[in-house]
Amino acid sequence: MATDLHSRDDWPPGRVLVQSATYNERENIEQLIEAVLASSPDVQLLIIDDDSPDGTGQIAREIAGREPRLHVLVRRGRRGLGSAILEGFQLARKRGFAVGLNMDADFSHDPADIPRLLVALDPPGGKPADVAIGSRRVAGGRTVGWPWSRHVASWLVCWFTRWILGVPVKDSSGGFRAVRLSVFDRIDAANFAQGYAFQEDFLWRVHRAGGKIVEIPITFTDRTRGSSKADFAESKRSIGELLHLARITWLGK
Ligand SMILES: Nc1nc2c(ncn2[C@@H]2O[C@H](COP(=O)(O)OP(=O)(O)OP(=O)(O)O)[C@@H](O)[C@H]2O)c(=O)[nH]1
Ligand SMILES: [Mg+2]
Repeated sequence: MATDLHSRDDWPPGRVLVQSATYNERENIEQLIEAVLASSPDVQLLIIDDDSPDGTGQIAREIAGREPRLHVLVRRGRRGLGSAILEGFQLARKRGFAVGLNMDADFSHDPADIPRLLVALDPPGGKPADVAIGSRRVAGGRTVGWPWSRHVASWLVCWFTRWILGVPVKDSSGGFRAVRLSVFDRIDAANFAQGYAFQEDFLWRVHRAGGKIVEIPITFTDRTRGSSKADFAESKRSIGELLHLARITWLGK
């Protein structure tokens, strides 16, 4: 079996690693890289691509050849969004970063919001947090461009996470988050949800470990380029993974 491809070994030292999992994001990848690196001279970016058939990983690797702040991991075969995000955080820790900041690659998450998320994680004069969420469900946050069916599905997942899984967070399903990587020392990192339910699973573990989670408002804009990967199979997998967490929450197994 072909092995995973890493773009380079000589990473500059850094504190914040932005990461984005990609699968067939050819229409977005170049602009995403440009916008993330422009958001702050201090951040580096990791793309975790699951060997996208449309060549997303290859485009990113070409740019990485001339951009020292960009790193690319091309994994062999589609292994799921949750697994990609977890691998990104693990790589960030291994490389000595203190903060991992995850975002989608389709511009639903605005790279210009990255500095605000970092401030929310380490507020000047305030108590540091373990996770800062870019939230659509706190005052000032909103979602633009979704059909009503997406609003309903998202509301149900957030309601379930809050009231059945007991995680006191309003927007638990979004993927725009800054994470203090030392929190991984305090949570059980085995058997994470491999698909989209990683988002809720991660917060569930952080909360159970006593971690501090904050939410700041963002505007989430539905993707305008490329196509959704959140299909029926992914939704079904997520429901199974959420029910599994509910069973542990209530029955302990
Ligand atoms: N590496 C990797 N990335 C994935 C996988 N599935 C989805 N992604 C990426 O995860 C992010 C979120 O996926 P989206 O398709 O945007 O999901 P969504 O935001 O719920 O759906 P949309 O409304 O269509 O945007 C995007 O950057 C995808 O390219 C996967 O299996 N592996
Ligand atoms: Mg999206």
